[in-house]
Amino acid sequence: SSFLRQTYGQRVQNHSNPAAKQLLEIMEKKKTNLAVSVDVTKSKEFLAIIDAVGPFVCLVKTHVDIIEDFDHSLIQQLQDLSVKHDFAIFEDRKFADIGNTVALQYSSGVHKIASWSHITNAHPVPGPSIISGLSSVGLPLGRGLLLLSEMSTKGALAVGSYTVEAVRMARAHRDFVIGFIAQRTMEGIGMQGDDVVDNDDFLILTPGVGLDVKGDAMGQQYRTPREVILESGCDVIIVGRGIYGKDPGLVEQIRAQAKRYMDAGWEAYQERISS
Ligand code: 5IU
Repeated sequence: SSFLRQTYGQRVQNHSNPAAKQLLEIMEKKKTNLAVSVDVTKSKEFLAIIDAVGPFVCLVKTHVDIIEDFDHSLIQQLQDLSVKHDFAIFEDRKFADIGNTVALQYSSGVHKIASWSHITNAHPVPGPSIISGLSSVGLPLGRGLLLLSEMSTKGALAVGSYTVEAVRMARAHRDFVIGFIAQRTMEGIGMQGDDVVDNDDFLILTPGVGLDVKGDAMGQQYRTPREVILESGCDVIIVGRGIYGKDPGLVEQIRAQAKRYMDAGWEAYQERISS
C-alpha cells in the first residue's frame, strides 16, 4: 500500500483516533518502532523492566492479569513511567465475549483497563458487536482498539477468510479500530482491489519477534525485525523475552537488548521508506 513508504510522522494525519495519533507521534519523535511486552508476575520486576526499556520504546504491552501483587498504585506508577519516558500503554487483554460483557470487562472489575490503557485488543470471533461494546466505553475516553486478525503461533486458526473478515469489520469502525495485531499487511494476506481502500491506514503491530531463537517450547514462532518491518510491511515490532528473558534482574542487559531491537527495527523501517 502507499503507506509503506510514508514516514510514521506523515501518517499521523491519516488518523482521527487520539491513541493512533499519539503512537505515531511518539514513534516519529523517539525514532523507534519497538514495543516491549512485559510478561512478568511481580510488580517490582514489571516496573524495573519498563523503566529500563522506557527510552527505547514507543509502546509498552502489558498483561496486567498475571501480576500477583496487583493494586492500583501499580497503575499510577505505570502511568508515571509512560509520562517520564513518553510511551503509550497497550493492555493485551484479548477480549472475546459479547458486547455487553466486554464493555464491563473493559471498564470495571479489578483492573479498570479503559481508565489507563491507551490501546487494547479484541478477537473478532464474536462479530462486530464486540467492537460496539468496547467502543461504547473506550471511544469517549479517546482509546484505540486493535483487532487480532492473525496470530504468531503454530497452527493458529486466524487465517484466510477469518483474517479478511477481521479487516472488513475494522473498516466499518474506523473511529475506534486503529489497526491489527497481525503478521503482514492487507495485501500480504491476499486482499486486493476494492478490498484495499487507499485511505485505510491501519497500524499493524506484530508479536513473535526475536533475533536469537526461532521459537519457544509452547508454539511461539519468531521472525526478525527485518522480516516483519521490511519484508512483511508491519509497523511495530513487539518483543518480550528477547529483551528481558535472559535475566530480568540485569538492567544493563535489558537496556542493551532493547537498544539492539530498536536499532534493528528502525533500520528496517528506514530501508522500507527509502525503497
Ligand atoms: N502475542 C504473541 N503472538 C500473538 C499474539 C500475542 O506472541 O499472535 I495476538 C503476545 C504474547 C506475549 C507476547 O505477551 O506477545 C510475545 O512475547 P515473547 O516475545 O516473549 O514471545
